[in-house]
Amino acid sequence: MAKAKAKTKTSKEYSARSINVLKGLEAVRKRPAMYIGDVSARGLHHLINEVVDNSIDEALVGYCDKIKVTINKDGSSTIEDNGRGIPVDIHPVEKRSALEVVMTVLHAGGKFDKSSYKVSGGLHGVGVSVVNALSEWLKVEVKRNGKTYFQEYKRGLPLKPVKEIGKAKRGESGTTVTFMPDKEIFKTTEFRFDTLAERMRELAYLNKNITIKIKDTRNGGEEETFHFKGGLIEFVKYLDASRQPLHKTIYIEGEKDNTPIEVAFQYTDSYAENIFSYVNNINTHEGGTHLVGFKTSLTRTLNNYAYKNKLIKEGKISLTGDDFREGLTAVISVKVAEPQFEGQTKTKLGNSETKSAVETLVGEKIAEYLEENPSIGKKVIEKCMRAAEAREAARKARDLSRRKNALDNLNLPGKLADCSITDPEHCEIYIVEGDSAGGSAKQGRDRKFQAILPLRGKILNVEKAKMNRILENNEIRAIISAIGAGLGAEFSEKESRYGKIILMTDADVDGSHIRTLLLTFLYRHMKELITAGKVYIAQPPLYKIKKGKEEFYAYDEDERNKILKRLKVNGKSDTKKKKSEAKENKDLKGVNISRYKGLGEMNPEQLWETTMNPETRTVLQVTLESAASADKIFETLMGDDVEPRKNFIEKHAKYANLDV
Ligand code: 0RA
Repeated sequence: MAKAKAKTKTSKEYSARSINVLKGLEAVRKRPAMYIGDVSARGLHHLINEVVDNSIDEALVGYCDKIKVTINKDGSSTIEDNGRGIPVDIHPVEKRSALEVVMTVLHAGGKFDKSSYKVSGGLHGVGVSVVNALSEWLKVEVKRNGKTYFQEYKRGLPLKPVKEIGKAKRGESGTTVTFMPDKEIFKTTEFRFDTLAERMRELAYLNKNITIKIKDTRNGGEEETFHFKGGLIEFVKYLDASRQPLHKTIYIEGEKDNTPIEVAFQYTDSYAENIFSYVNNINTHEGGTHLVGFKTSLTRTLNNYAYKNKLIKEGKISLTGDDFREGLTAVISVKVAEPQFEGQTKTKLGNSETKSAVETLVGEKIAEYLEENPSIGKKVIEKCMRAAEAREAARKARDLSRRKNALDNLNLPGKLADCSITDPEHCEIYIVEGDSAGGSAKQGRDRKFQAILPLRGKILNVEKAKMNRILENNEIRAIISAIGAGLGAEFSEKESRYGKIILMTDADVDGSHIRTLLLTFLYRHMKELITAGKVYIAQPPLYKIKKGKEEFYAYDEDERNKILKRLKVNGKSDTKKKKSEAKENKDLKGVNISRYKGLGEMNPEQLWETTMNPETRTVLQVTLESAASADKIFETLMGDDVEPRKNFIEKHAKYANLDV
């Protein structure tokens, strides 16, 4: 009697839990963006990253050193690791396999206390159950206790209980997850090899003991293996591939107040500051206490060293924090047990104890290093002094131009056709290549909320120029004063006079070069605009197709061919024949195809209709998915070395300008 009662209670509990599982799944499927950020390509790739993060967690506690990511032919993905394997024993409370609990209950991972450095912010660490809920199907195989276990799910729900399906070799353990992202959820379900490889490379730099393989079995069979014995030292070398380092990379590794800290940095011949910071392998775009701790100790230690060794003449020039960071490339990686993430994109570390931990450890180690390497110390201080002198010169140049009010928003550039409303949230500015396209844009725009700034020719490549030269450039000054939110360290995104900054350049090589120059400038001197998601790239059409009175616009070759197919014209062979021609104007069975060579060829109405009307246009938002790779792209495209630039453009021709 008593037994039977207990049994009833158990099954009641069991069904109560099943209901909770259903509710959890429903919540995730109803609001996927709350769990993975969005349902575009970015959210899609987060699915793989989420599973990999779990494997990395195993690595962080010393149980895993191999991870393999495969994009399968059918569009699914497999993530395999040699960690401990997800536990499979019957969970005492849940009364079912722990594996099933981990795979179906939101945030169940944490209950198992699998890693002491839990990730509790950003988009990471939501748990594999979220991946499961957003998959059309998912299969998991676990090797543990000399056995192999298996379970399969549809949209997060198990088809059958966990099953033992075979043996595992002695001492062999690990988890293999294969899943098909759900087309009902995602706008695109096509994984991109390069996007994934970029993150895997980054993870391999950050975790030097791990080997990560990534393989694309779809077409061509691309494959890469990332393993960096040198960890952050090699990361810095990679970032600086086309800069000239001033000295051997300085490397600091240690633990302070239970915070593992790793830093690698070097000065190069560049003028840019490139510091990348990570907390628990997450790129903290917005910085935070760990970054502040590093900067503070760098400034203080180098300053003390310089004075102590009489490398700076007292009273002559004083060095600021910025001077100690010009030409600096650094990567900081800390592990924080309970990270508090703040900021707009939840990528700013808030833990105050981390600041002092980093500050103390880095200060001690740099001081020690400089004592042991006086020639490097001297070189670094000399470099910082040159930076201070250039900053002085730039300040003078700026003062001069301020007096002329050129950088003041009271005095907007003459070429700017401003909009009539002033609420930045509803205003947008089109920065347009060339006066003729600028003219069309001015006539075609909605002058209420759209401003047009035409630029003449190429803007200065800021990657290679010192601050005072940047400030002398007319096109750049026009952009600075139109946006009206300052520059560099003094830049404040909130003061931007426009909520959207839209770059509109021709769809040709020159246009993409100009766009890259503009992005480089914005990235280096108004980065907050990009992190705040205010920078966009206009998407003008490539073709106009006319049949009788009907007109169609095609934004790429694919679309063009689709339209032609619909109109029963064979587009493909025509593309081949005419490939080398910049402009084609062809009459095929009454269908007229014209290729737009430049924006200037469109009349104001066409430009409005295809590219500027918010109701019908597409604009690409520029994001900083990976700041490190964005830096690498700009530096490769815009720096001095020709060879890496050539290689890069050959490899990434299609994405080079948009992949930031
Ligand atoms: C829960 C607990 C433990 C490990 C994991 C989950 C785990 C999850 C994933 C996802 C992909 N690979 C994974 N590897 C492990 C702890 C295991 C233990 O205590 O033995």
